[in-house]
Amino acid sequence: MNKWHKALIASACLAASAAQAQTVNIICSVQADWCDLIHTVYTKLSGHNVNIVQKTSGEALAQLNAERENPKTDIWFGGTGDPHLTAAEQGLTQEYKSDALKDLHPWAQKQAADAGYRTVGVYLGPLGFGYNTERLERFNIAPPTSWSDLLKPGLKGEVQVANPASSGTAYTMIATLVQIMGEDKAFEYLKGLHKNVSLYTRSGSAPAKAAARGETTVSISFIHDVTSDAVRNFPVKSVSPSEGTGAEIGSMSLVKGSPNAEAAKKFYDWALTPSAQQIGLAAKQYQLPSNKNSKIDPRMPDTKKIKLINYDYAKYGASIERRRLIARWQKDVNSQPNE
Ligand code: S7P
Repeated sequence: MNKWHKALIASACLAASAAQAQTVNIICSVQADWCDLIHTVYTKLSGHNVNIVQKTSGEALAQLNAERENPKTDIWFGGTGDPHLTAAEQGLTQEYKSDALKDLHPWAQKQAADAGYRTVGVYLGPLGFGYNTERLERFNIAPPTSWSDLLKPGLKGEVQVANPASSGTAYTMIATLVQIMGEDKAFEYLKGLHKNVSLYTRSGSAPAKAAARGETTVSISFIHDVTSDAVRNFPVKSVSPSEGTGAEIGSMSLVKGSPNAEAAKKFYDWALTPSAQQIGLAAKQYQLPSNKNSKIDPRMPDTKKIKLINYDYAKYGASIERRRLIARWQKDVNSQPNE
């Protein structure tokens, strides 16, 4: 535990004294270190019983659907924004306008407005690649700088990306490519990429970790997930593709029928404050926080230096579109041999 963790926890302890023991059940779709620190800090701060379980974005959405008739979850924190929009459309989450809404960046407020205030943006993170510098050197391959570079024969079996059925990161990739290339060309591209992919992982951050640890050469991942390993001195670097790329609006939603709605709303309000948002950074997570007053770290992605597309969150978060694109990927890409 570093000095920062200790300071956060110490200040949290002071505020906890007079609190009542309420419960809040959270599905957490960011990295385990961040979920754990939220658990520690918020338990001390609120005095509530905070139950946190970590799930990928796709798994979280599936759990909320399974609990539809008898919700056990109060808050879904983090994870890519598209499935949060899907959850809102499917009536799995409820409208809530936090007082903190006015303090958020326009992209976070738009995410809320697009969902009829059934979700809200908590962070932003651009998609890109990670590459293992030692493996590239060993294979004498130049660092990839574009989507088209990932199709090069030299990278056969050397690329990892997640499976879009479970991973919000991988769905962001498909939606991004469709918006850059048009749908048919994007699927031609994905078929070509399939030849170089060694593994479709369950979780979106797993490929970045594999690249950092030398288990693959290239990952398609959020740039901040690569940075998390780079700051731990793994031989990995990130790049944002020259043709352009999409970004996730990591989101948070209040579950419809939340069994502990009062405690859930308190957590929701807190999670949008600058002090709560610095917990991500304390856990070595480098997404851009949604509160305009939150601390920005130089290791966070600089969106001015990235060719970001104008991602249509409302369209690609719609459940029919999401289901259709994932089904097409299963049929046209994943079920094909990759020889
Ligand atoms: O690691 C953090 C992060 O990349 O994970 C979240 C999200 O759940 C992606 O994971 P999956 O692809 O496994 O669903 C992102 O929102 C977040 O930035």
